Amino acid sequence: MDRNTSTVDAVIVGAGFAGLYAIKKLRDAGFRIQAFEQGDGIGGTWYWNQYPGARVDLECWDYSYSFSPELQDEWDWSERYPTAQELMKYLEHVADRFKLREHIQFNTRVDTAEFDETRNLWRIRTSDGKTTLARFFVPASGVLSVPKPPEYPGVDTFKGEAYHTGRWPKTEVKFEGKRIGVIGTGSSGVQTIQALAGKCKHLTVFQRTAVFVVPAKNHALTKAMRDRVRLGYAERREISRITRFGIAAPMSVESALEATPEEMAMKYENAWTNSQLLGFRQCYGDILSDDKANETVADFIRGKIRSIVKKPEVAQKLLPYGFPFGTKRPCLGDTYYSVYNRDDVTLVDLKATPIEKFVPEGIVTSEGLIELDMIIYATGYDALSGALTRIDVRGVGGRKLTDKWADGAKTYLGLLTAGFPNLFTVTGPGSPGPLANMSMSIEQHIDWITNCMTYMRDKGYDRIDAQPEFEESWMQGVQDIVKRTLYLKANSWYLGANVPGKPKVFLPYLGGHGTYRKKCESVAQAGYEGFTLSKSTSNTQETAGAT
Ligand code: N01
Repeated sequence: MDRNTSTVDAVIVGAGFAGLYAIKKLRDAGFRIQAFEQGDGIGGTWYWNQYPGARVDLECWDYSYSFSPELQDEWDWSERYPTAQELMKYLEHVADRFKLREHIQFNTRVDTAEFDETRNLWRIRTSDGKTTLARFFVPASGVLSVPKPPEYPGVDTFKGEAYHTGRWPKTEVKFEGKRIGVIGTGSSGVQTIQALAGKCKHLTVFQRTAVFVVPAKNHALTKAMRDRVRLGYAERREISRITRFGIAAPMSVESALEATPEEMAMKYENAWTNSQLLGFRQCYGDILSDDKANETVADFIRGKIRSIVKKPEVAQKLLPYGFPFGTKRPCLGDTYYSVYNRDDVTLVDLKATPIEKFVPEGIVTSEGLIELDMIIYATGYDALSGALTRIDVRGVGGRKLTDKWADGAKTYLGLLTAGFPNLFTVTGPGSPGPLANMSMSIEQHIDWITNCMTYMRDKGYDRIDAQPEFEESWMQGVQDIVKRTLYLKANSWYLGANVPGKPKVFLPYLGGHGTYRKKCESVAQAGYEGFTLSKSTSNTQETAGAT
Protein backbone atom coordinates (compact mmCIF):
# COMPACT_ATOMS: atom_id res chain seq x y z
CA MET A 1 0.00 0.00 0.00
CA ASP A 2 1.38 3.45 -0.90
CA ARG A 3 2.02 6.26 1.56
CA ASN A 4 -1.09 8.06 0.39
CA THR A 5 -3.44 5.26 1.39
CA SER A 6 -4.53 4.32 4.90
CA THR A 7 -7.04 1.80 6.22
CA VAL A 8 -9.61 2.20 9.01
CA ASP A 9 -12.84 0.53 10.07
CA ALA A 10 -15.01 3.54 9.39
CA VAL A 11 -14.78 6.90 7.68
CA ILE A 12 -17.09 9.56 9.12
CA VAL A 13 -17.89 12.77 7.28
CA GLY A 14 -18.59 15.92 9.29
CA ALA A 15 -17.81 17.31 12.75
CA GLY A 16 -21.23 18.57 13.75
CA PHE A 17 -23.73 17.02 16.16
CA ALA A 18 -23.88 13.75 14.20
CA GLY A 19 -20.20 13.43 13.30
CA LEU A 20 -18.98 14.07 16.85
CA TYR A 21 -21.33 11.51 18.34
CA ALA A 22 -20.41 8.97 15.64
CA ILE A 23 -16.73 9.45 16.45
CA LYS A 24 -17.35 8.92 20.15
CA LYS A 25 -19.62 5.91 19.85
CA LEU A 26 -17.61 4.04 17.24
CA ARG A 27 -14.28 4.75 18.88
CA ASP A 28 -15.61 3.64 22.28
CA ALA A 29 -16.89 0.45 20.64
CA GLY A 30 -13.33 -0.28 19.53
CA PHE A 31 -13.50 0.70 15.87
CA ARG A 32 -10.62 2.49 14.16
CA ILE A 33 -12.10 5.64 12.70
CA GLN A 34 -11.16 8.64 10.62
CA ALA A 35 -13.38 11.71 10.34
CA PHE A 36 -13.07 14.37 7.65
CA GLU A 37 -14.46 17.88 8.02
CA GLN A 38 -14.53 20.45 5.27
CA GLY A 39 -14.41 23.43 7.65
CA ASP A 40 -11.50 24.34 9.88
CA GLY A 41 -13.40 23.80 13.13
CA ILE A 42 -15.99 21.85 15.07
CA GLY A 43 -19.69 22.64 14.70
CA GLY A 44 -21.15 21.42 11.40
CA THR A 45 -24.35 23.37 10.71
CA TRP A 46 -23.51 25.84 13.46
CA TYR A 47 -20.00 26.36 12.11
CA TRP A 48 -21.38 27.43 8.73
CA ASN A 49 -24.49 29.28 9.94
CA GLN A 50 -23.01 32.16 11.90
CA TYR A 51 -25.31 34.69 10.25
CA PRO A 52 -26.74 37.53 12.36
CA GLY A 53 -29.46 36.26 14.69
CA ALA A 54 -28.74 32.56 14.10
CA ARG A 55 -30.04 30.42 16.92
CA VAL A 56 -31.78 27.10 17.33
CA ASP A 57 -35.57 26.96 17.56
CA LEU A 58 -35.88 23.98 19.90
CA GLU A 59 -35.31 24.53 23.60
CA CYS A 60 -31.70 23.91 24.66
CA TRP A 61 -32.84 21.12 27.03
CA ASP A 62 -33.99 19.10 24.05
CA TYR A 63 -31.52 20.24 21.41
CA SER A 64 -28.46 18.79 23.14
CA TYR A 65 -26.85 15.39 23.69
CA SER A 66 -28.52 13.02 26.13
CA PHE A 67 -25.88 10.29 26.10
CA SER A 68 -23.92 11.63 29.05
CA PRO A 69 -25.69 12.70 32.28
CA GLU A 70 -22.37 14.24 33.39
CA LEU A 71 -22.22 16.42 30.29
CA GLN A 72 -25.86 17.36 30.81
CA ASP A 73 -25.13 18.36 34.41
CA GLU A 74 -21.98 20.35 33.84
CA TRP A 75 -23.07 22.42 30.84
CA ASP A 76 -25.00 25.59 31.69
CA TRP A 77 -27.03 27.00 28.80
CA SER A 78 -27.45 30.77 28.99
CA GLU A 79 -30.65 31.13 26.94
CA ARG A 80 -33.75 29.13 26.18
CA TYR A 81 -32.80 29.10 22.46
CA PRO A 82 -28.99 29.29 22.28
CA THR A 83 -27.22 31.25 19.56
CA ALA A 84 -25.08 29.59 16.90
CA GLN A 85 -22.03 30.84 18.83
CA GLU A 86 -23.14 29.19 22.07
CA LEU A 87 -23.91 25.94 20.25
CA MET A 88 -20.42 26.03 18.75
CA LYS A 89 -18.93 26.45 22.23
CA TYR A 90 -20.99 23.51 23.46
CA LEU A 91 -19.84 21.28 20.59
CA GLU A 92 -16.23 22.37 21.10
CA HIS A 93 -16.57 21.47 24.77
CA VAL A 94 -17.96 18.04 23.80
CA ALA A 95 -15.06 17.49 21.38
CA ASP A 96 -12.50 18.38 24.08
CA ARG A 97 -14.20 16.61 26.97
CA PHE A 98 -14.40 13.33 25.08
CA LYS A 99 -11.10 13.80 23.21
CA LEU A 100 -12.63 13.65 19.76
CA ARG A 101 -10.48 16.17 17.88
CA GLU A 102 -7.60 13.77 17.35
CA HIS A 103 -9.82 11.71 15.05
CA ILE A 104 -10.79 14.63 12.81
CA GLN A 105 -8.89 15.91 9.80
CA PHE A 106 -10.11 19.46 9.20
CA ASN A 107 -10.07 21.43 5.93
CA THR A 108 -10.64 18.20 4.05
CA ARG A 109 -13.51 17.44 1.70
CA VAL A 110 -14.54 13.92 0.76
CA ASP A 111 -14.69 13.95 -3.04
CA THR A 112 -15.35 10.35 -4.06
CA ALA A 113 -16.37 7.09 -2.42
CA GLU A 114 -16.25 3.87 -4.38
CA PHE A 115 -17.24 0.43 -3.13
CA ASP A 116 -14.71 -2.34 -3.78
CA GLU A 117 -16.90 -5.44 -4.08
CA THR A 118 -14.07 -7.93 -3.94
CA ARG A 119 -12.92 -6.75 -0.52
CA ASN A 120 -16.12 -5.15 0.79
CA LEU A 121 -14.31 -1.88 1.43
CA TRP A 122 -15.04 1.73 0.59
CA ARG A 123 -12.24 3.55 -1.21
CA ILE A 124 -12.60 7.19 -0.16
CA ARG A 125 -10.69 9.98 -1.84
CA THR A 126 -10.28 13.35 -0.16
CA SER A 127 -9.35 16.84 -1.30
CA ASP A 128 -5.81 16.45 0.10
CA GLY A 129 -5.16 13.85 -2.63
CA LYS A 130 -5.18 10.92 -0.19
CA THR A 131 -7.17 7.68 -0.19
CA THR A 132 -8.67 5.95 2.83
CA LEU A 133 -9.92 2.38 2.72
CA ALA A 134 -12.77 1.76 5.13
CA ARG A 135 -15.11 -1.12 5.84
CA PHE A 136 -17.87 1.35 6.66
CA PHE A 137 -18.72 4.78 5.31
CA VAL A 138 -20.77 7.05 7.59
CA PRO A 139 -21.54 10.42 6.01
CA ALA A 140 -22.81 12.51 8.94
CA SER A 141 -22.73 15.57 6.76
CA GLY A 142 -26.07 17.09 7.73
CA VAL A 143 -29.52 17.37 6.20
CA LEU A 144 -29.31 21.11 5.62
CA SER A 145 -25.71 21.70 4.63
CA VAL A 146 -25.65 22.37 0.89
CA PRO A 147 -26.73 25.99 0.29
CA LYS A 148 -29.13 26.61 -2.57
CA PRO A 149 -28.03 29.60 -4.66
CA PRO A 150 -30.62 32.00 -6.13
CA GLU A 151 -31.47 31.35 -9.76
CA TYR A 152 -31.55 34.84 -11.28
CA PRO A 153 -29.79 36.27 -14.31
CA GLY A 154 -26.79 38.44 -13.55
CA VAL A 155 -26.25 37.23 -9.96
CA ASP A 156 -22.48 37.36 -10.43
CA THR A 157 -22.53 40.90 -11.78
CA PHE A 158 -23.54 42.42 -8.42
CA LYS A 159 -20.63 44.57 -7.21
CA GLY A 160 -21.49 44.77 -3.49
CA GLU A 161 -21.00 42.20 -0.76
CA ALA A 162 -22.96 38.94 -1.08
CA TYR A 163 -23.36 36.17 1.49
CA HIS A 164 -25.41 33.01 1.90
CA THR A 165 -26.65 32.46 5.46
CA GLY A 166 -25.42 28.85 5.28
CA ARG A 167 -21.86 29.92 4.37
CA TRP A 168 -21.48 32.92 6.63
CA PRO A 169 -17.86 34.21 6.59
CA LYS A 170 -15.63 33.86 9.63
CA THR A 171 -14.45 37.47 9.26
CA GLU A 172 -16.51 40.30 10.71
CA VAL A 173 -19.25 41.64 8.42
CA LYS A 174 -20.19 45.30 8.96
CA PHE A 175 -23.78 46.40 8.42
CA GLU A 176 -23.80 50.01 9.63
CA GLY A 177 -24.67 52.58 6.97
CA LYS A 178 -25.37 49.94 4.32
CA ARG A 179 -28.38 49.25 2.14
CA ILE A 180 -28.99 45.55 2.59
CA GLY A 181 -31.27 43.17 0.72
CA VAL A 182 -32.34 39.82 2.22
CA ILE A 183 -33.77 37.23 -0.18
CA GLY A 184 -35.85 34.53 1.48
CA THR A 185 -38.15 34.43 4.49
CA GLY A 186 -37.69 30.94 5.93
CA SER A 187 -36.16 30.38 9.39
CA SER A 188 -32.77 31.80 8.33
CA GLY A 189 -34.28 34.86 6.64
CA VAL A 190 -36.63 35.61 9.54
CA GLN A 191 -33.75 35.52 12.04
CA THR A 192 -31.48 37.63 9.83
CA ILE A 193 -34.19 40.21 9.17
CA GLN A 194 -34.93 40.63 12.88
CA ALA A 195 -31.24 40.98 13.69
CA LEU A 196 -30.48 43.55 10.97
CA ALA A 197 -33.50 45.85 11.23
CA GLY A 198 -32.27 49.10 12.74
CA LYS A 199 -28.61 48.06 12.40
CA CYS A 200 -28.18 49.17 8.79
CA LYS A 201 -29.12 52.16 6.64
CA HIS A 202 -32.00 50.37 4.95
CA LEU A 203 -33.23 46.80 4.84
CA THR A 204 -35.14 45.46 1.85
CA VAL A 205 -36.79 42.07 2.28
CA PHE A 206 -37.50 40.11 -0.90
CA GLN A 207 -40.33 37.73 -0.01
CA ARG A 208 -41.50 34.98 -2.37
CA THR A 209 -43.76 33.17 0.09
CA ALA A 210 -45.09 34.67 3.32
CA VAL A 211 -44.50 32.33 6.27
CA PHE A 212 -46.11 31.68 9.62
CA VAL A 213 -43.91 33.18 12.34
CA VAL A 214 -44.91 32.46 15.93
CA PRO A 215 -43.37 34.17 18.97
CA ALA A 216 -40.07 32.69 20.14
CA LYS A 217 -40.29 33.99 23.72
CA ASN A 218 -36.58 33.51 24.06
CA HIS A 219 -35.18 34.49 27.45
CA ALA A 220 -32.08 34.22 29.58
CA LEU A 221 -31.94 31.22 31.93
CA THR A 222 -31.39 31.52 35.64
CA LYS A 223 -29.79 28.93 37.92
CA ALA A 224 -33.23 28.21 39.39
CA MET A 225 -34.61 27.44 35.91
CA ARG A 226 -31.70 25.16 35.12
CA ASP A 227 -32.02 23.37 38.45
CA ARG A 228 -35.71 22.78 37.87
CA VAL A 229 -35.10 21.13 34.51
CA ARG A 230 -32.24 19.03 35.90
CA LEU A 231 -34.51 17.60 38.57
CA GLY A 232 -36.67 15.90 35.96
CA TYR A 233 -34.16 15.66 33.14
CA ALA A 234 -33.82 11.88 32.99
CA GLU A 235 -37.58 11.48 32.79
CA ARG A 236 -37.87 14.26 30.19
CA ARG A 237 -35.36 12.44 27.97
CA GLU A 238 -37.10 9.10 28.41
CA ILE A 239 -40.44 10.58 27.39
CA SER A 240 -38.81 12.30 24.39
CA ARG A 241 -37.60 8.96 23.10
CA ILE A 242 -41.12 7.67 22.61
CA THR A 243 -42.88 10.78 21.30
CA ARG A 244 -43.71 11.78 17.77
CA PHE A 245 -41.37 14.77 17.56
CA GLY A 246 -38.63 13.54 19.90
CA ILE A 247 -39.48 16.07 22.58
CA ALA A 248 -41.59 15.69 25.69
CA ALA A 249 -44.53 17.72 24.39
CA PRO A 250 -48.00 16.26 24.96
CA MET A 251 -50.00 16.18 21.71
CA SER A 252 -53.77 16.48 21.85
CA VAL A 253 -55.92 13.90 20.09
CA GLU A 254 -59.01 16.13 20.10
CA SER A 255 -60.38 17.55 16.87
CA ALA A 256 -60.29 21.29 16.26
CA LEU A 257 -63.59 20.86 14.46
CA GLU A 258 -65.34 19.77 17.63
CA ALA A 259 -64.04 22.60 19.81
CA THR A 260 -66.20 25.56 20.80
CA PRO A 261 -64.96 28.96 19.56
CA GLU A 262 -64.21 30.02 23.15
CA GLU A 263 -62.19 26.89 23.91
CA MET A 264 -60.24 27.23 20.69
CA ALA A 265 -59.54 30.92 21.19
CA MET A 266 -58.24 30.16 24.69
CA LYS A 267 -55.95 27.38 23.47
CA TYR A 268 -54.56 29.44 20.59
CA GLU A 269 -54.01 32.52 22.76
CA ASN A 270 -52.15 30.30 25.18
CA ALA A 271 -50.06 28.79 22.35
CA TRP A 272 -49.22 32.31 21.12
CA THR A 273 -48.33 33.59 24.59
CA ASN A 274 -46.41 30.57 25.88
CA SER A 275 -44.93 29.85 22.52
CA GLN A 276 -42.64 27.09 21.36
CA LEU A 277 -42.16 25.44 17.97
CA LEU A 278 -44.84 22.80 18.46
CA GLY A 279 -47.24 25.01 20.41
CA PHE A 280 -50.06 25.25 17.86
CA ARG A 281 -49.64 21.71 16.58
CA GLN A 282 -50.10 20.47 20.15
CA CYS A 283 -53.54 22.05 20.45
CA TYR A 284 -55.52 19.58 18.33
CA GLY A 285 -54.83 16.21 16.79
CA ASP A 286 -56.05 17.06 13.28
CA ILE A 287 -54.17 20.27 12.56
CA LEU A 288 -51.74 18.55 10.22
CA SER A 289 -54.30 16.25 8.63
CA ASP A 290 -57.50 18.21 8.08
CA ASP A 291 -57.75 21.36 5.96
CA LYS A 292 -60.55 22.92 7.99
CA ALA A 293 -58.83 22.22 11.32
CA ASN A 294 -55.61 23.65 9.92
CA GLU A 295 -57.35 26.78 8.70
CA THR A 296 -58.42 27.62 12.27
CA VAL A 297 -54.75 28.04 13.25
CA ALA A 298 -53.81 29.80 10.02
CA ASP A 299 -56.66 32.23 10.50
CA PHE A 300 -55.72 32.92 14.12
CA ILE A 301 -52.12 33.73 13.18
CA ARG A 302 -53.23 35.93 10.28
CA GLY A 303 -55.31 37.89 12.80
CA LYS A 304 -52.20 38.42 14.94
CA ILE A 305 -50.22 39.62 11.91
CA ARG A 306 -52.94 42.16 11.06
CA SER A 307 -52.92 43.42 14.64
CA ILE A 308 -49.11 43.87 14.79
CA VAL A 309 -48.36 45.34 11.37
CA LYS A 310 -49.62 48.92 11.24
CA LYS A 311 -49.79 49.49 7.48
CA PRO A 312 -52.65 47.32 6.13
CA GLU A 313 -51.07 47.01 2.66
CA VAL A 314 -47.85 45.64 4.22
CA ALA A 315 -49.79 43.35 6.57
CA GLN A 316 -51.68 41.99 3.56
CA LYS A 317 -48.41 40.96 1.87
CA LEU A 318 -47.26 39.21 5.06
CA LEU A 319 -50.35 37.01 5.39
CA PRO A 320 -49.44 33.40 4.61
CA TYR A 321 -51.74 31.75 2.10
CA GLY A 322 -51.43 28.88 -0.34
CA PHE A 323 -50.15 26.18 2.01
CA PRO A 324 -51.44 24.78 5.30
CA PHE A 325 -49.90 25.90 8.58
CA GLY A 326 -47.02 23.60 9.63
CA THR A 327 -46.42 22.04 6.20
CA LYS A 328 -43.52 24.40 5.68
CA ARG A 329 -41.57 24.59 8.88
CA PRO A 330 -43.04 27.47 10.95
CA CYS A 331 -40.50 30.05 12.09
CA LEU A 332 -39.95 31.50 15.54
CA GLY A 333 -39.40 35.20 16.05
CA ASP A 334 -40.29 37.82 18.62
CA THR A 335 -39.98 40.98 16.55
CA TYR A 336 -40.43 39.71 13.00
CA TYR A 337 -43.77 41.32 12.18
CA SER A 338 -43.12 44.57 14.06
CA VAL A 339 -39.92 45.05 12.04
CA TYR A 340 -42.17 46.03 9.14
CA ASN A 341 -43.48 49.03 11.11
CA ARG A 342 -40.05 50.65 10.75
CA ASP A 343 -39.43 53.28 8.06
CA ASP A 344 -36.04 51.80 7.27
CA VAL A 345 -37.47 48.39 6.31
CA THR A 346 -39.21 47.70 2.99
CA LEU A 347 -41.00 44.53 2.01
CA VAL A 348 -40.93 43.52 -1.66
CA ASP A 349 -43.58 40.93 -2.51
CA LEU A 350 -41.96 38.95 -5.31
CA LYS A 351 -45.30 37.47 -6.39
CA ALA A 352 -46.51 40.98 -7.32
CA THR A 353 -43.16 42.48 -8.33
CA PRO A 354 -40.80 39.69 -9.39
CA ILE A 355 -37.03 39.99 -9.64
CA GLU A 356 -35.98 40.41 -13.27
CA LYS A 357 -32.23 40.45 -12.89
CA PHE A 358 -29.25 41.40 -10.79
CA VAL A 359 -27.07 44.30 -11.92
CA PRO A 360 -23.83 45.74 -10.47
CA GLU A 361 -25.79 48.29 -8.39
CA GLY A 362 -28.43 45.95 -6.98
CA ILE A 363 -31.60 44.12 -7.96
CA VAL A 364 -34.06 45.01 -10.70
CA THR A 365 -37.69 44.04 -10.07
CA SER A 366 -40.64 44.65 -12.35
CA GLU A 367 -40.92 48.06 -10.64
CA GLY A 368 -37.31 49.12 -11.24
CA LEU A 369 -33.85 49.12 -9.65
CA ILE A 370 -33.32 48.71 -5.90
CA GLU A 371 -29.80 49.87 -5.11
CA LEU A 372 -27.98 47.73 -2.56
CA ASP A 373 -24.58 47.52 -0.89
CA MET A 374 -25.07 43.97 0.36
CA ILE A 375 -27.27 41.01 -0.58
CA ILE A 376 -27.91 38.18 1.87
CA TYR A 377 -29.22 34.96 0.38
CA ALA A 378 -31.41 33.16 2.90
CA THR A 379 -32.57 30.90 0.10
CA GLY A 380 -32.26 27.57 1.89
CA TYR A 381 -30.68 24.25 1.06
CA ASP A 382 -30.63 21.20 -1.18
CA ALA A 383 -31.95 19.32 1.83
CA LEU A 384 -31.69 15.72 3.02
CA SER A 385 -30.04 14.14 -0.03
CA GLY A 386 -27.91 17.11 -1.17
CA ALA A 387 -24.85 16.51 1.01
CA LEU A 388 -24.57 12.91 -0.12
CA THR A 389 -25.18 13.47 -3.81
CA ARG A 390 -22.41 16.13 -3.83
CA ILE A 391 -19.92 13.29 -3.22
CA ASP A 392 -19.26 11.04 -6.22
CA VAL A 393 -20.54 7.86 -4.56
CA ARG A 394 -20.40 4.59 -6.53
CA GLY A 395 -21.77 1.33 -5.19
CA VAL A 396 -22.07 -2.23 -6.47
CA GLY A 397 -21.24 -2.52 -10.18
CA GLY A 398 -19.91 1.04 -10.17
CA ARG A 399 -23.47 2.42 -10.04
CA LYS A 400 -23.62 6.09 -9.16
CA LEU A 401 -25.74 7.12 -6.21
CA THR A 402 -27.01 10.09 -8.23
CA ASP A 403 -28.31 7.65 -10.87
CA LYS A 404 -30.01 5.47 -8.31
CA TRP A 405 -31.61 8.52 -6.70
CA ALA A 406 -32.45 10.26 -10.00
CA ASP A 407 -36.19 9.89 -9.35
CA GLY A 408 -35.90 10.58 -5.62
CA ALA A 409 -33.73 9.29 -2.78
CA LYS A 410 -34.52 5.79 -1.52
CA THR A 411 -33.37 4.02 1.59
CA TYR A 412 -34.50 1.22 3.85
CA LEU A 413 -35.29 2.75 7.26
CA GLY A 414 -33.34 5.87 6.32
CA LEU A 415 -30.21 3.87 7.16
CA LEU A 416 -28.92 2.08 4.06
CA THR A 417 -29.67 2.31 0.34
CA ALA A 418 -29.71 -0.96 -1.61
CA GLY A 419 -26.67 -1.52 -3.82
CA PHE A 420 -24.45 0.66 -1.62
CA PRO A 421 -23.40 -1.77 1.12
CA ASN A 422 -21.84 -0.61 4.39
CA LEU A 423 -22.85 3.02 3.74
CA PHE A 424 -24.95 4.28 6.63
CA THR A 425 -26.96 7.47 6.25
CA VAL A 426 -27.62 9.57 9.35
CA THR A 427 -31.02 11.31 9.69
CA GLY A 428 -31.27 11.14 5.91
CA PRO A 429 -34.05 10.41 3.41
CA GLY A 430 -36.62 7.96 4.72
CA SER A 431 -35.94 8.74 8.40
CA PRO A 432 -37.89 11.18 10.59
CA GLY A 433 -34.80 13.40 10.23
CA PRO A 434 -35.71 17.07 10.38
CA LEU A 435 -39.32 16.39 11.39
CA ALA A 436 -38.20 15.36 14.85
CA ASN A 437 -35.71 16.67 17.39
CA MET A 438 -32.47 16.37 15.41
CA SER A 439 -30.17 15.72 18.34
CA MET A 440 -32.42 12.90 19.60
CA SER A 441 -32.67 11.44 16.07
CA ILE A 442 -28.90 11.62 15.61
CA GLU A 443 -28.25 9.70 18.83
CA GLN A 444 -30.82 7.05 17.89
CA HIS A 445 -29.27 6.58 14.42
CA ILE A 446 -25.69 6.42 15.60
CA ASP A 447 -26.58 4.01 18.43
CA TRP A 448 -28.30 1.73 15.90
CA ILE A 449 -25.39 1.93 13.46
CA THR A 450 -22.85 1.19 16.21
CA ASN A 451 -24.85 -1.80 17.42
CA CYS A 452 -25.16 -3.09 13.86
CA MET A 453 -21.42 -2.76 13.20
CA THR A 454 -20.65 -4.45 16.51
CA TYR A 455 -23.04 -7.30 15.68
CA MET A 456 -21.33 -7.74 12.31
CA ARG A 457 -17.89 -7.75 13.90
CA ASP A 458 -18.98 -10.30 16.50
CA LYS A 459 -20.49 -12.59 13.86
CA GLY A 460 -17.69 -12.13 11.34
CA TYR A 461 -19.80 -10.36 8.69
CA ASP A 462 -18.13 -7.69 6.62
CA ARG A 463 -20.97 -6.60 4.39
CA ILE A 464 -24.50 -5.37 4.98
CA ASP A 465 -26.88 -4.26 2.26
CA ALA A 466 -30.54 -3.31 2.20
CA GLN A 467 -32.81 -5.71 0.33
CA PRO A 468 -34.48 -3.85 -2.56
CA GLU A 469 -37.98 -5.14 -1.79
CA PHE A 470 -37.70 -3.94 1.84
CA GLU A 471 -36.44 -0.58 0.63
CA GLU A 472 -39.34 -0.28 -1.84
CA SER A 473 -41.84 -1.15 0.82
CA TRP A 474 -40.32 1.28 3.35
CA MET A 475 -40.36 4.17 0.89
CA GLN A 476 -43.91 3.27 -0.13
CA GLY A 477 -44.80 3.42 3.57
CA VAL A 478 -43.21 6.89 3.81
CA GLN A 479 -45.43 8.03 0.91
CA ASP A 480 -48.56 6.35 2.32
CA ILE A 481 -48.16 8.16 5.63
CA VAL A 482 -47.61 11.59 4.10
CA LYS A 483 -50.72 11.15 1.93
CA ARG A 484 -52.78 11.01 5.12
CA THR A 485 -51.51 14.49 6.05
CA LEU A 486 -51.50 17.97 4.51
CA TYR A 487 -47.73 18.09 3.92
CA LEU A 488 -47.97 17.47 0.16
CA LYS A 489 -49.87 20.75 -0.24
CA ALA A 490 -46.75 22.87 0.32
CA ASN A 491 -43.77 23.47 -1.94
CA SER A 492 -41.38 22.72 0.87
CA TRP A 493 -37.79 21.56 1.11
CA TYR A 494 -39.13 18.34 2.70
CA LEU A 495 -40.39 17.61 -0.81
CA GLY A 496 -37.34 18.91 -2.67
CA ALA A 497 -39.67 21.47 -4.26
CA ASN A 498 -37.31 24.37 -3.49
CA VAL A 499 -34.52 23.09 -5.76
CA PRO A 500 -35.18 23.48 -9.49
CA GLY A 501 -34.94 20.11 -11.25
CA LYS A 502 -34.93 18.03 -8.04
CA PRO A 503 -37.51 15.21 -8.10
CA LYS A 504 -40.52 16.08 -5.98
CA VAL A 505 -40.59 13.24 -3.47
CA PHE A 506 -41.46 13.70 0.18
CA LEU A 507 -38.40 12.31 1.97
CA PRO A 508 -38.90 12.39 5.75
CA TYR A 509 -40.71 9.55 7.51
CA LEU A 510 -43.76 11.06 9.22
CA GLY A 511 -44.71 8.11 11.40
CA GLY A 512 -43.03 9.73 14.40
CA HIS A 513 -39.74 9.44 16.21
CA GLY A 514 -40.97 6.95 18.85
CA THR A 515 -42.59 4.60 16.31
CA TYR A 516 -39.52 4.76 14.11
CA ARG A 517 -37.20 3.98 17.01
CA LYS A 518 -39.29 0.91 17.87
CA LYS A 519 -39.25 -0.25 14.25
CA CYS A 520 -35.45 0.07 14.05
CA GLU A 521 -35.09 -1.87 17.31
CA SER A 522 -37.39 -4.67 16.17
CA VAL A 523 -35.54 -4.97 12.85
CA ALA A 524 -32.24 -5.38 14.73
CA GLN A 525 -33.74 -7.87 17.18
CA ALA A 526 -34.98 -9.95 14.24
CA GLY A 527 -31.36 -10.35 13.08
CA TYR A 528 -31.46 -7.24 10.86
CA GLU A 529 -34.60 -8.11 9.00
CA GLY A 530 -34.63 -6.78 5.46
CA PHE A 531 -30.85 -6.53 5.27
CA THR A 532 -28.44 -9.02 3.74
CA LEU A 533 -25.36 -9.73 5.83
CA SER A 534 -22.41 -11.59 4.34
CA LYS A 535 -18.78 -12.58 4.81
CA SER A 536 -16.38 -12.05 1.92
CA THR A 537 -13.89 -14.74 3.03
CA SER A 538 -16.26 -17.69 3.21
CA ASN A 539 -18.90 -16.32 0.86
CA THR A 540 -21.44 -17.06 3.56
CA GLN A 541 -24.57 -15.02 3.21
CA GLU A 542 -27.48 -14.48 5.52
CA THR A 543 -30.61 -12.82 4.30
CA ALA A 544 -32.67 -11.72 7.23
CA GLY A 545 -36.39 -11.53 6.76
CA ALA A 546 -36.25 -12.73 3.13
CA THR A 547 -39.68 -13.38 1.75
O1 N01 B 1 -34.46 27.85 4.15
P1 N01 B 1 -35.97 27.67 3.65
P2 N01 B 1 -33.91 28.33 5.57
N1 N01 B 1 -36.08 33.85 -4.95
O2 N01 B 1 -35.88 26.75 2.48
C1 N01 B 1 -36.89 31.63 -0.49
C2 N01 B 1 -33.63 24.94 9.55
N2 N01 B 1 -33.24 26.15 10.23
O3 N01 B 1 -32.44 28.38 5.48
O4 N01 B 1 -40.88 29.50 0.27
C3 N01 B 1 -36.73 34.29 -3.86
O5 N01 B 1 -36.88 27.35 4.73
C4 N01 B 1 -37.95 30.63 -0.16
O6 N01 B 1 -39.15 30.97 -0.77
P3 N01 B 1 -40.26 29.81 -1.08
C5 N01 B 1 -35.14 24.78 9.60
O7 N01 B 1 -35.46 23.44 9.63
C6 N01 B 1 -33.47 26.22 11.55
O8 N01 B 1 -34.60 29.55 6.01
O9 N01 B 1 -39.51 28.64 -1.65
N3 N01 B 1 -36.85 33.60 -2.75
C7 N01 B 1 -37.96 30.75 1.36
O10 N01 B 1 -38.66 31.89 1.77
C8 N01 B 1 -35.54 25.41 8.30
O11 N01 B 1 -36.81 25.01 7.84
C9 N01 B 1 -33.16 27.36 12.21
O12 N01 B 1 -41.19 30.44 -2.03
C10 N01 B 1 -36.31 32.37 -2.73
C11 N01 B 1 -36.47 30.94 1.67
O13 N01 B 1 -35.88 31.45 0.50
C12 N01 B 1 -34.42 24.97 7.40
O14 N01 B 1 -33.26 25.06 8.20
C13 N01 B 1 -32.59 28.44 11.58
C14 N01 B 1 -35.60 31.84 -3.83
C15 N01 B 1 -35.78 29.64 2.01
O15 N01 B 1 -36.34 29.13 3.17
C16 N01 B 1 -34.20 25.82 6.18
O16 N01 B 1 -34.36 27.19 6.53
C17 N01 B 1 -32.37 28.34 10.23
C18 N01 B 1 -35.49 32.63 -4.96
N4 N01 B 1 -34.86 32.22 -6.06
C19 N01 B 1 -32.69 27.20 9.56
N5 N01 B 1 -35.17 30.61 -3.52
C20 N01 B 1 -33.47 27.42 13.63
O17 N01 B 1 -33.25 26.51 14.37
C21 N01 B 1 -35.59 30.39 -2.25
N6 N01 B 1 -36.27 31.44 -1.79
C22 N01 B 1 -34.13 28.62 14.08
